[in-house]
Amino acid sequence: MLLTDQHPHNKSIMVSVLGAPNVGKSSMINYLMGMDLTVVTKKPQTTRNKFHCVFTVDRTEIVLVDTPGVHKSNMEFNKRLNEQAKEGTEGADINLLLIDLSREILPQVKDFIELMDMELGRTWVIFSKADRIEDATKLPLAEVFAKIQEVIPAADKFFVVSSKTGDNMHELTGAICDAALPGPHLYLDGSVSNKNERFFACEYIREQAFQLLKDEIPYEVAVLIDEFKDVSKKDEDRQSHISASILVNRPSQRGIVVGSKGAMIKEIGTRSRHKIEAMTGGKVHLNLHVKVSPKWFKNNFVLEEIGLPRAVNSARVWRNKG
Ligand SMILES: Nc1nc2c(ncn2[C@@H]2O[C@H](COP(=O)(O)OP(=O)(O)OP(=O)(O)O)[C@@H](O)[C@H]2O)c(=O)[nH]1
Ligand SMILES: [Mg+2]
Repeated sequence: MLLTDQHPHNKSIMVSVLGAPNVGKSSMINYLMGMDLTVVTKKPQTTRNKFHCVFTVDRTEIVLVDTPGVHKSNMEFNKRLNEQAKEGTEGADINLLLIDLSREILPQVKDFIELMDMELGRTWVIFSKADRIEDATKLPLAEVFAKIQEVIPAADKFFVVSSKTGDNMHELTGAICDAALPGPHLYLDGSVSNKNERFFACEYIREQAFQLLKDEIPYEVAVLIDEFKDVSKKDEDRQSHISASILVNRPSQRGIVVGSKGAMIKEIGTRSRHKIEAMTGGKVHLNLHVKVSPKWFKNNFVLEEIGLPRAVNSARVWRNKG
C-alpha cells in the first residue's frame, strides 16, 4: 500500500515525551505501546537518543517520541543528550512533560524550563509514578498545575499515571486519540519505530550493561554494532549473526566488564541476546568485544556513530564567536 493511498478515516498524531532523567518516560511509552520497545533501567540517563515509537489504536496512528532526560551538565556528551530532547519536540502536536510525583514537583518544572530554553507548544503535564504516593488523589494537583501553567502557558491538561499499575493510561491514550487530526499515517502498518534492528540491538546490549554494571561504569559505556547479518538459508528460520563492541573509557573498566573468567560479559550477552531474539523472531549469534576507547564521550566520531551529532546550531554559535 502506498502511504499516500490510505483509508479516508485515518488519523495521526505525534507526541514528544519529555522530562528529567529517570521520571519514567520510557516506561510510560512501553506501557502505552504494550511492548518493551524502549530501554528502561533504574539508573538516570538510560535513554540517549530521540526516536519514534509507533502504534495504532483503531485508525489512529500514535507516534510517541522518546527522548533523553534533560539535566544540567557542562559536559559535551550531556549537552548532546539535552539537544536530542529539544529536537524531539520538532513536529510534535503535543508535548507530554513527565513530572515524578515521588520527587519535589516545582523544582523539576523550573529545571526543565531552564534547560529546554525554548517556547513549548501545546503541553500536557503527566504526573508519573502515582503508585509511589500513598493516595495521589489527596494531593492538591489542580493547584500545582495552575502554578505550572504560569510558567508554561501552553500547558492545557494534566494526568496522574503509573506505569506500574496502569492507572489512567487508558484515559491518556483516549485523550491522545481525540487530539489526533485526520490525515495519512507516517508509517506502514506494523512498523514500531523509525530506528532499525541495529539500533535496538545496541540499545538492548547497553540496557544490560547499565543494569549489571555499577558506579560510573554504565555512563562510560557505549555500544557499537560491527556486523549484523542474516545467515539463514532460503526456507530456513531466521538466524542472525551480530558482532558488537562495548566501548569503555579506561583499561581498568575492561576487566570489570569482562568479569571473572568472562562471567560478566557472558551475562550481558545472554540477557541481551534473549531480547534481540524476541525482536528478530529468530536465532541470534551474538559476539561481544570490550574495547578501551579513552574519553570516547568527547570524541565526535564516536558520538556521531552513536547517534549524537553536534547540535545543528552549535556551528553557528562557534562562527559567531570567531
Ligand atoms: N514505581 C514506579 N516506578 C516507575 C514508574 N515508571 C518508571 N518507573 C521506574 O523508574 C525508573 C526509570 O524509568 P525510565 O522509564 O527508564 O525513566 P526515563 O524517564 O525514561 O529515564 P531516562 O531515559 O534516564 O531519562 C525505572 O526503574 C522504572 O522501573 C512508575 O510508574 N512507578
Ligand atoms: Mg528513558
